[in-house]
Amino acid sequence: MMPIARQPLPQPNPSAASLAPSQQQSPPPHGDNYRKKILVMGLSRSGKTSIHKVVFEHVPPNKSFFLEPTTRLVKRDVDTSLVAFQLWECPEGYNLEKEGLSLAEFSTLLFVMDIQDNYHYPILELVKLIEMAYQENSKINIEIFVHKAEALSGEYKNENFRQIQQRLVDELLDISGDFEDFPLNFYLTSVFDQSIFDALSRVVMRLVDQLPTVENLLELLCTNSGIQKAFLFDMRTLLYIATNNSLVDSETHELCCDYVKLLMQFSDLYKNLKYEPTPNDPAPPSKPPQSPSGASRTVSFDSVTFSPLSPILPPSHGLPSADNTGTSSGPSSTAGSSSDGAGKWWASSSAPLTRHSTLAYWQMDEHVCLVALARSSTYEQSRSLIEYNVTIFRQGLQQVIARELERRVPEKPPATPMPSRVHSGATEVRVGAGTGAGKASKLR
Ligand SMILES: Nc1nc2c(ncn2[C@@H]2O[C@H](COP(=O)(O)OP(=O)(O)OP(=O)(O)O)[C@@H](O)[C@H]2O)c(=O)[nH]1
Ligand SMILES: [Mg+2]
Repeated sequence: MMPIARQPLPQPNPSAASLAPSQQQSPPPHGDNYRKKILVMGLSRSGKTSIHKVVFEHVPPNKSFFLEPTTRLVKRDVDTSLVAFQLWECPEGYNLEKEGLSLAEFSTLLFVMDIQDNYHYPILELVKLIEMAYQENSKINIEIFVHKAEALSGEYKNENFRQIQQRLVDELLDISGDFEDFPLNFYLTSVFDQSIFDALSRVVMRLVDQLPTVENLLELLCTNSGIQKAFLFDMRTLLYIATNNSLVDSETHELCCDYVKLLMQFSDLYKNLKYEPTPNDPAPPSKPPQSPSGASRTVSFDSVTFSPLSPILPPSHGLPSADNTGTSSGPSSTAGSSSDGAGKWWASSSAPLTRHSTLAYWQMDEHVCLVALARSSTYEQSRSLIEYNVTIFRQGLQQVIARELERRVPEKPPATPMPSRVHSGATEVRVGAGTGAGKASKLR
């Protein structure tokens, strides 16, 4: 097996060229036009509202049994650090044309169908929508959640999933061969497990304009630090907003997600602590540590620029401080904080899963954290290097986030629910800042 090259990432180049063209060129949008719109459709009782409640409002899945049917168009805003979007949940039979809506307004069509239902009717509905999308907005992302998947057992579930995909493709090809290359994304989902978070993460990631930049940074971090898998989580929603190139397996995703949830449970304990620097605080890495392999390879960080950073995190909060020296031994968990080099402190933590693998967590800003899985031996031996690389990565990421936030004009916090500004009979609800997700920001 090829040894993994572990290198310090170079210091960012402040004069380097900046972000992806879409952000450089587009003028700041007005109102909430910057929000990407996701149209959520599907038959009644397929699970559309439950998905929203469980993921974005942190309602326990079993509380979704008693949800009232949605009888009008409902719009809900969701903010993550890298993309802001609006979910439009339509009741069954909602006629877009009659309401004067075009699919050209939407970035994504999300269709939810119950895996246990007779899928003849939902497939006919979906075919009509895809035909419409083909004419009005062929760039729209079509995401199909085959939902309530936990209700069926393994083989039967997979067979139903396969049949639904086949049937839909057959129906489309009967209409026109042009649909052969029309991209459709299918997911097996359930609010009772991690699958809904995984699926929605992928749906939302496609809306992030700066995804290539962030993925590139993450890939550089992983390859140069010997990290096997890394996720950037939005702590308000627990969706991952970027991951490195290696495949996402559901077990690793669940482990990483559970680790973030666990750490968030402690956040309230420390929310009133004020940071006062002490001489014993670990110093921020200012120079690249020696690479274990001794080799040097240039990695360019030219795709982002860097500027002073803002939020402050108190250091160790009385928890055992993270060993930043690379000399720690033995499989014990650590929690603490590290400086970003600009006098700001962010939470960090690590926990060995087995003798061979370690999970590590670093807060990136108030709402974003990085969770990485690495071999324990790599993590122990290259700890200083990894901490240094994470610091550099954080600077790059914060710059990308700052650019994204600059594009959004300040909004007055709307009350919930409030009347629609666009179409009669619609309700608009804002989630994110005021929900239980807000807790995440207190992990400082
Ligand atoms: N078994 C199972 N039931 C689910 C799941 N998601 C939602 N449900 C149940 O499905 C039922 C309908 O859920 P809703 O979220 O109200 O469905 P909806 O699509 O919003 O329905 P309308 O508002 O009438 O269009 C509820 O009893 C939910 O508890 C799931 O993943 N698994
Ligand atoms: Mg509903």
